[in-house]
Amino acid sequence: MESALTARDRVGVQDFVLLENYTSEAAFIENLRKRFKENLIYTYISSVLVSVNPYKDLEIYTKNHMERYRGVNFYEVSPHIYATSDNSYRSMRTERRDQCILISGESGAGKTEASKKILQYYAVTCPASDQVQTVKDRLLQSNPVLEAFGNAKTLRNDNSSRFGKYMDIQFDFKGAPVGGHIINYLLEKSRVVHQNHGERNFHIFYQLIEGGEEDLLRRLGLERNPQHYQYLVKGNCPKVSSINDRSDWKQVRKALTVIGFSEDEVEELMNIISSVLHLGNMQYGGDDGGSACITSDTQIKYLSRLLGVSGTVLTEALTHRKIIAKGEELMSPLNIEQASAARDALSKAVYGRTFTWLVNKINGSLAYTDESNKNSSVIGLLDIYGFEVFQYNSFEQFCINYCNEKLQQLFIELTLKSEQEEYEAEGITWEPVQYFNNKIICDLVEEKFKGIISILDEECLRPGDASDITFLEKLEDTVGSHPHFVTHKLADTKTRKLMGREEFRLLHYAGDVNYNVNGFLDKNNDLLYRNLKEVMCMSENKILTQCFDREELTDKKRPDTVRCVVLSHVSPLPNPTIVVPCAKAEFTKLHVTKILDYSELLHFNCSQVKLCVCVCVFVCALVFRYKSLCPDTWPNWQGKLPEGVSTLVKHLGYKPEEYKMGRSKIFIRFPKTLFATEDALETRKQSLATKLQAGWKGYT
Ligand code: AD9
Ligand code: MG
Repeated sequence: MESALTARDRVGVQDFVLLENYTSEAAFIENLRKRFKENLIYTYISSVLVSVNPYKDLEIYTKNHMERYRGVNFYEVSPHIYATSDNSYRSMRTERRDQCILISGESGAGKTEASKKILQYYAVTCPASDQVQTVKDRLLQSNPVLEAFGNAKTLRNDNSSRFGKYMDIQFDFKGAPVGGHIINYLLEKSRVVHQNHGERNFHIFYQLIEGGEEDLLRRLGLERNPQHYQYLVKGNCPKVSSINDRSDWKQVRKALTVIGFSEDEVEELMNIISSVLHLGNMQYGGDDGGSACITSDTQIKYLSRLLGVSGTVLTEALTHRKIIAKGEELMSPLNIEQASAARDALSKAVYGRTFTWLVNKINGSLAYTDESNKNSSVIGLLDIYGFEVFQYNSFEQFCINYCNEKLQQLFIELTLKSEQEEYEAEGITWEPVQYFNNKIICDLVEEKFKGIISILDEECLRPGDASDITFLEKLEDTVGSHPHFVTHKLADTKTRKLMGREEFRLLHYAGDVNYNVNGFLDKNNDLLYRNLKEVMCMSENKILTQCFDREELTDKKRPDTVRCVVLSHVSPLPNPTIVVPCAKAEFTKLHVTKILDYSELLHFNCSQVKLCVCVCVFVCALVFRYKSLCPDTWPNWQGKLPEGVSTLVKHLGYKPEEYKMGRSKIFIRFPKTLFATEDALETRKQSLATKLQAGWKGYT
């Protein structure tokens, strides 16, 4: 039998605080690598779960695995996303406090997969009645639908989330999931009309084209060939080997029914999706005066029928802009470039608003309506788009990476807070820990009047010569001296070589990113001409009538600047999970070091451990686990728990400077102390096993 020490050599330790040189980054990586080699993708840093993407199916998500983690304290079983899920669930039940699980990591790390595993765990292990089963089914089926409309293939992830999602799962007093609510953040709408090379549009377009039934496609006027559609050819990537659009369509179609979409609603929804494709194929030509005109009426005919709008009115709205001069309404013709931009703006608006409608519709079907049961508790799951850096980064990456900065801040705040609370509750004295607080970067982006977003908004509102370049110049004037901001003009010689003149660089907690300002003003303005809004308000499509409200036509406020995510509503008590990506099925040191560089939380946790105490264990757990090492006293011990712990600790030979007793927990200063105890336990188990075996042999 393998000794405890050899096993640790081979598979590493399951909690980083158990590493002898736990503050060393090299030791951390080595431990992660050892475990990954053994297909052990989960490791703790105290209460934080670190997960490494295996990029292959590991047989660790079966019903049997779920049962193994159900109702078991997480230090008694190996690290797993199910242990984190179960821990949150039990805390919610026993402490009657709402919980939330934050999942962070760069794009492709496995956040969305982790959130699905958590949901599946609750769906399988929580109690259920018939009614609850319906809610469970709907909760699970909301995923394929939202992914179809909100995920896409990017250069980093074949199923990349292009929106942020916060999902509340509501539980009744019996602990059964009885409802849910989803909040969606800032869908990357620009993808509807443009994709970078090697990337795709949202999955739903390909699913419909590849999987839609013949008569459905005929009715929608669609060809079974994604290459036929301008909005689907930009990335030159119609097929992805890891994706089966045809079978995904079937799954989404079924999911829509399970969630409670009527046949009519699905029809209206597909009318909208196909309309976006027709809009993209509309060609503009110019008349003698340079004004845009639509060269073929094929698309207008489909659009008119599918959206239930007048073809003539739509044609005019797609080629003119309504302006009000001296109280009079005038239709001013657009040139080809302006008309194409107006058409793209309509496509983005229609798709974006339909996505929000879809989320609201799902929320309606998940809504918990039993007024008699006010004692429900909630577990929140936050799964956002991960930090991303491409060769070319634009407004979209700026928003996504800002969102990740905010999440990091929340992470630090909540973890620090909960650590402090724990020491206070346990009556332990502790020293404040120095750590990098990324608030300085969040402020740079969001501060009122002088942050990047404020400057951008201001430039969007400024009449006259405002442009992306004047925005960049304003940034240089206002935040040029900020330590996390650089531009070509401000950079030192070495950095300047790596930057374009139209770029600004942000030194994010996760790494440096150069953003090209091209398109920032337009994208932030996200302007849809009033007459196009008017046409949509007249649509007979029942979804669009809910998406385009007549009231907004009378609203004088403009522009509709894009607001990035505000994470402030996320409830406290997080069980943070860091998800570490791994280059396809490989574990590269480089990759993990990169994660470590930006995952301040790891440093934070490790330094916290170093300065305060290393391992903290509930005293009852300590007694439960190690009492067999003290056979003279147990199993007949009759005294109180604190005396029991003192007796055990004395017996184990812990020196007073090696541990500190809290009210309910014991804090052990050096992990190696606990190592020795673990080894003693292992040795005892082995000697018992040998004795048993010998006894058994004697018996036979
Ligand atoms: V993004 O920020 O939305 O671009 P995520 O959400 O972090 O990203 P995702 O969960 O989509 O990444 O994972 C990417 C891919 O990694 C998945 O499509 C799977 O193929 C793969 N993956 C992730 N987690 C696991 C896992 N636990 N087991 C096996 C996994 N494969
Ligand atoms: Mg995702």
